Amino acid sequence: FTVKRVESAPIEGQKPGTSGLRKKVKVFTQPHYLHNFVQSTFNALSAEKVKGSTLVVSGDGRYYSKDAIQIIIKMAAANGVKSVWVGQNGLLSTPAVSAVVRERVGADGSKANGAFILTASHNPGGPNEDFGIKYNMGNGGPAPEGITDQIYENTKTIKEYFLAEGLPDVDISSIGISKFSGPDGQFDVDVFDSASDYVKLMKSIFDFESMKKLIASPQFSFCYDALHGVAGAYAGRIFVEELGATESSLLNCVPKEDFGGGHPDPNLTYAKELVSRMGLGKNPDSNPPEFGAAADGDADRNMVLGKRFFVTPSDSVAIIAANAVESIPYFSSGLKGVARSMPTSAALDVVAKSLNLKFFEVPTGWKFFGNLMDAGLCSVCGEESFGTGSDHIREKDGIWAVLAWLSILAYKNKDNLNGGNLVTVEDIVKQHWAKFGRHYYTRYDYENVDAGAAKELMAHLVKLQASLSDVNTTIKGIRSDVANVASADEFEYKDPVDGSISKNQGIRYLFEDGSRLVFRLSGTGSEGATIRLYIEQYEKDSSKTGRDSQDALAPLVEVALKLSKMQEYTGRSAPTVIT
Ligand code: VG1
Ligand code: CO
Repeated sequence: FTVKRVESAPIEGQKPGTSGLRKKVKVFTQPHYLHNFVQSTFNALSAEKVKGSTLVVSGDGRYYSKDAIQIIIKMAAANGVKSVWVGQNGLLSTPAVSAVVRERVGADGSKANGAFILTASHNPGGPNEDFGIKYNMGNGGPAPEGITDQIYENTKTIKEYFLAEGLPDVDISSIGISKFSGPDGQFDVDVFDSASDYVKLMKSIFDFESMKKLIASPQFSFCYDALHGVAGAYAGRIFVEELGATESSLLNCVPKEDFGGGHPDPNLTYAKELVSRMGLGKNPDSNPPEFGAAADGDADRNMVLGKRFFVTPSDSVAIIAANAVESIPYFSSGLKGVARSMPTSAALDVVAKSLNLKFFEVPTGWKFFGNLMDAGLCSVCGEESFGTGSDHIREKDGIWAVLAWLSILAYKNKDNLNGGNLVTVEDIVKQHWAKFGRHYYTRYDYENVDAGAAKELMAHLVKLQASLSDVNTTIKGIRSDVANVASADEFEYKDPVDGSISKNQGIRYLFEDGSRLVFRLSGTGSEGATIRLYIEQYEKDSSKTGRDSQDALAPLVEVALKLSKMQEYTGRSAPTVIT
């Protein structure tokens, strides 16, 4: 092939958000749109680093992925990349990409230098829905802000990009290496099995034998819902082939370009089928299994459910941290530290304190955990948004979280799988609350509200912070049973490893009794604005940890909505999603 220079010009709005660039497919398919972003990324990495490198390109398989992969292959070849690695059919979960970058060795002994991940995560897919792209670095984690800012700057000045002319489309449906020759010598595309590197990594972390016994025992039952996302490419291999679960325990595990028309977000609103199967929601099954879990489109998120019981993600990471050392071989020599994103509840803080672990609070988005992990400061981390993970890779990991829970269940039940009483998911959570107290927690999302109105609401909340005594007078007028606000600010983070500062990471109201209200604008939407309101209240008294969380939080919710003038600004009387 030869290298063709294509003249181009900047296209507005290519600023990567919390997790890459996410837009409607129709935006991505405009002439030059994807090309500009990819070339801007190569330019941000610098030509020397791109030449001769190995690049992973794959994603959750959503609509437009296959076209995008062919375009990126041609651009990579033209920019001097030596090898492009593609998961079979273009499928790799986000955590599997991270694992492949960190672990896989190519036929010629090479390792990957970075990856383009093609996903819009939990956003719906299809011709009228979302597509997305993000770049991950050689450590397997999302590009830091220094790089994403540079990519964005490049998109504003781009004049040209490069394409390999004469390079045919590569068959990505069959495994094998295709070789081509270009001006820089040989260029190859290596199509490999999407699951094997990831499965191998999981087997090096967990005790598969103990989980197998759990799944085989008559007291236990299991189900997993991939919501037609890429987790389906792993679920059969891990849960059925390795752990012995039945085929019928897998729901929606065939990856689809449009996720079967659904919204692949594992929460109580969108994972309806699983929720019913677990005996919850509007049409509860009468005989639910003991354990159920779901993943999002790119399989980095997880929702864990027990029989008729929901585990909040903030509790999940705290419970995993509290039990990791005895239940998971990878952690047997101890945890280096733990971390959570700012809006995530303080359940993890209490565990860190009691186990005397290093603890970090970072802004929303996984990229902030990576630096801590690279520096050996953090083993387990999580976000309230159904993201949980560890330093085995540099992304959150939905299947890892399920295996962590199965490991904890297997450990707690190791002596009673032959007829004893099963220690259930609900038991584990309630025992945790009894020991550490409970953080009642809920998140209200107002999706696709007018962007101007959302900004005004946020500005209003910042302005209020100037006088706490006025805020407290207002609050007492709304609910006299809510504590006083002790401090209020906009969260700012200084990375303890590289000293970089991230400002404006969410508006916080911190109450005297440990309760918190946090307001943020989402950075992953593709249209309008999404306001997220996070509400949390700590209850230490073990006789009061069994309440319904919406009841327990009702006073704080009322304060949050009135203080922020939510309805006045947004015109919404209720959130789109409550988790
Ligand atoms: C959301 C979540 C955040 C998560 C991010 C990416 O971001 O709140 O916790 O890291 O999605 O997750 P935002 O800016 O919309 O609140 V995923 O599964 O989309 O890669
Ligand atoms: Co995701």
